[in-house]
Amino acid sequence: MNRTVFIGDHEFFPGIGRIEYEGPESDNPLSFKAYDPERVIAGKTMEQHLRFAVCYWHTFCADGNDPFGPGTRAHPWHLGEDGMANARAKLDAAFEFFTKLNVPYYCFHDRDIAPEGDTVAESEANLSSLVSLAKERQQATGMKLLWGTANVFSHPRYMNGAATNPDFAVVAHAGAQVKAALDATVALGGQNYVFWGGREGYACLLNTDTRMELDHLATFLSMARDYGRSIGFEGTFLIEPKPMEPMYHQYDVDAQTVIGFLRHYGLDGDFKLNIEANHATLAGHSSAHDLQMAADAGLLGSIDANRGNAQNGWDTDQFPMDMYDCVQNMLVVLAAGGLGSGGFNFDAKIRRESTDLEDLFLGHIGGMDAYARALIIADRIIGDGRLESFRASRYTSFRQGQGRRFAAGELSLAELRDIAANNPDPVRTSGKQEWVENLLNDFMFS
Ligand code: XUL
Ligand code: CO
Repeated sequence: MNRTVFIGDHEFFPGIGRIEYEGPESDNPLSFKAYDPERVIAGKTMEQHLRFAVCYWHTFCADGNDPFGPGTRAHPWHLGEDGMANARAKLDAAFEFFTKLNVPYYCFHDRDIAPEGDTVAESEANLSSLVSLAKERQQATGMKLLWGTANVFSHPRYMNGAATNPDFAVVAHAGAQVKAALDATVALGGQNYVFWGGREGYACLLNTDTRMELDHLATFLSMARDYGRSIGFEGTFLIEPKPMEPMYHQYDVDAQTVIGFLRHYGLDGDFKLNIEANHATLAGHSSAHDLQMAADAGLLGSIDANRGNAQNGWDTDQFPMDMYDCVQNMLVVLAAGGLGSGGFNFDAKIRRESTDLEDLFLGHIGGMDAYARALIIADRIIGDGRLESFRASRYTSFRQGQGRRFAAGELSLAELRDIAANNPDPVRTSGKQEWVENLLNDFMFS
């Protein structure tokens, strides 16, 4: 790959060069131990399988602030009070970071890359000015946009929702923002466009018409789809489920809820799902569960790779490093045939206590190595074949005789009754959970 290492006239991450694969024996923390972009696994390079992306918001906008205190990290790209000058410096820092990390993709919200103006037109002009610059940087570095999105949850006007707001004037504002964010995504060759319904939900059922709000959400998404297609967007629209935070009840609770919604409103031809690991756990699932539900529906689009904290229920957006989760997620992704135009976007932030600029690299390196290792392990498990053949063997009774007729929808409930009555009691067949779990461990540590 032919990329320059830093952009513009200022180096924001001095002392850090390009992160290279040095292998498991290396003791250099600023190197990949497992992620070797060119290494071929099951017919594709690691880079092609994993399609890693850096998210703009946690990496270049967040400064460690939390509800109890201000930020703990100074951003060298924060130059002063001029919002547009800061945005341009931040863009240079971002492209320097992407290039040094050797990651092929990035993702952003409109407001991450350009400040909101005093009017709709000023906000559009700010965004389009930064998009032109980003386009130049993409051409200079070879970086690509995995997805764009609009932040229609931070501004106070969205406190009661964006597309589901009870006030049409707010819905119109959300429309203006999504239109401009779609323009930006198309201008930058974005491969997907994401909707995360941060405030699309409610705080109190007593003052909310949920049926109307859900209809409005579907209408809004259809309008966005139509506009996107009309300006030449050929990528995938993605919905990112999350059950709560910031709302008490968010409409896009989990994968199955969103699948039902998309099918109900006839949107499943254009929309797929962006599954975030920590959102799935917030909904009381494992991340592999939500990925599997999306894959089963043919709607697995992309992944926001992170993890929560097992000791609490919050969306802590930590970098993925729990290898059991990563391997189980990779098993689903590989069995589904990959993510298509999606990728693994690190919607993850370093901890408030992590105050070195270098920590931004270390978090991503750890996440990339975790999923590279997971890819190697999952591929070996699939190649071994015992797990899959055991799973398939549990369903053999549906491939023959009356079971096969049942699966084909050819039996009535009364016939089921007669089959039960006329046959001996079923033998109990072990599900062998202990054995399949042991098998996973054998591959993790062999
Ligand atoms: C919030 C979240 C968002 C989306 C994009 O929990 O995950 O950053 O990924 O809006
Ligand atoms: Co996310």
